[in-house]
Amino acid sequence: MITKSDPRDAEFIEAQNAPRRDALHADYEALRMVLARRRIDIEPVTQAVGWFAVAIPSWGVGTGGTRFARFPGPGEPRSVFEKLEDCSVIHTLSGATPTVSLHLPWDRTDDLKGLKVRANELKLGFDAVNSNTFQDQLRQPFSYKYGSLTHTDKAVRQQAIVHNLECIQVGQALGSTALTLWIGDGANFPGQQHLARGFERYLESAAVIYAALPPDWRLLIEHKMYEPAFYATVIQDWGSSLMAAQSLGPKAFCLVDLGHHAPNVNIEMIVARLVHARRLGGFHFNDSMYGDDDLDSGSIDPFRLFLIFNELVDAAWRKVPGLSPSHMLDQSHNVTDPIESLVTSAVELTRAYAQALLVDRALLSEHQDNNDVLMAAQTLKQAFTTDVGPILARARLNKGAAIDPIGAYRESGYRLRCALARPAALTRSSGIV
Ligand code: RM4
Ligand code: MN
Ligand code: MN
Repeated sequence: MITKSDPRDAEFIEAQNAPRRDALHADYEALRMVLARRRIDIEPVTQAVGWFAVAIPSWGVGTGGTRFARFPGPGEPRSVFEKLEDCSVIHTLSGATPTVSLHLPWDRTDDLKGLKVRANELKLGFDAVNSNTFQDQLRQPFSYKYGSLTHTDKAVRQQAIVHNLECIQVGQALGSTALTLWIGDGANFPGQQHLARGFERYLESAAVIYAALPPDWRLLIEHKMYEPAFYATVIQDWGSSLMAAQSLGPKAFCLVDLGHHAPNVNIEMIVARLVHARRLGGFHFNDSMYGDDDLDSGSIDPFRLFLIFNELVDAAWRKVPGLSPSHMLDQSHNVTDPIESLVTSAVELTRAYAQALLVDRALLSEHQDNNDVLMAAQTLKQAFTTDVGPILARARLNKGAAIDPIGAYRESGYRLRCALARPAALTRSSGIV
């Protein structure tokens, strides 16, 4: 007895929601009153939360691993088409993930047309395309062992450039409008790489890619402090990323992956600075404890996530022009069902967003101007500690998504059916994803 229901079936979701409606209604009305006492109207908050969207990383729906091992879960998607199916399950349940961010060549297919058609059927779109010049691919003429876009050999740089140009073409065929550029280039030893020349070669290579961007496209430059290079990384911080974006031109922006900083770095401050520079292009959301851990968003430090959203909501409140960062998840699910982790992470992002919407900004400004430190901090804390769960659930219900997405997912038996339909590959790879 495995055939239960397809979680994407509207009737199934409705049946799952039915017994939960009354409790949600009561909780939502109670919260309406709590917020009304703070002179906040719950409805526009629920509406804004309903509009929030984040892209699913195609690589996130498979089980991830570390450099030590990978423990594959049952029913992993074996192709980009199967990945899309899982993404549509995540979107139906959460109502918050209408797009997918592809990674090439991992998601390479000869049938781009078919992929686009299937995505349309599933009501999914495509966010930024990610290029990959941090691994060698089979039958590739040159190795990236000593770098890609910044390699000392022009032929290697050219190969990496051409790959990025291909990524743009694939993205164009699918309706993407951004390319995310993350390179692992750097050095493991002092002296290995000329620090200044490495950056100059990066700018030169990136300029060729930039020149090939279609008019409506953006280049998202992603920095990362270390790994795989352990001594120095060419685009290691937001300073390098910002310099690169500014020197490339107005279509180049910075992408902030939350895990790509030293522990305790004030990421919300980086966000504020990039907003100021008008170069905040997007996020890779995840959580971390030590390094680029790629843990589920909000699982370790939900307060930090809230503070980041606080900067975004504040910027919108100040009407900073032209601010529309891409929201994307970038996580590795090593010990959980990836679908459950991604649904939960999407929910956690909406939670942080909803909390940020509850900040009394006029009052906060007043406290800041009066140097009332304690009350300023309390103003943020009050928003952060509000249980916005009923708002999130109501926003989902309004969109036909699940009041209890994980409960509904488990009830559907989707994973079990995938386990039968998608027998595991015989390879036992370790690695990032
Ligand atoms: C990197 C970085 C990139 C991602 C790869 C898999 O650390 O976060 O965004 O594409 O991992
Ligand atoms: Mn990333
Ligand atoms: Mn990363």
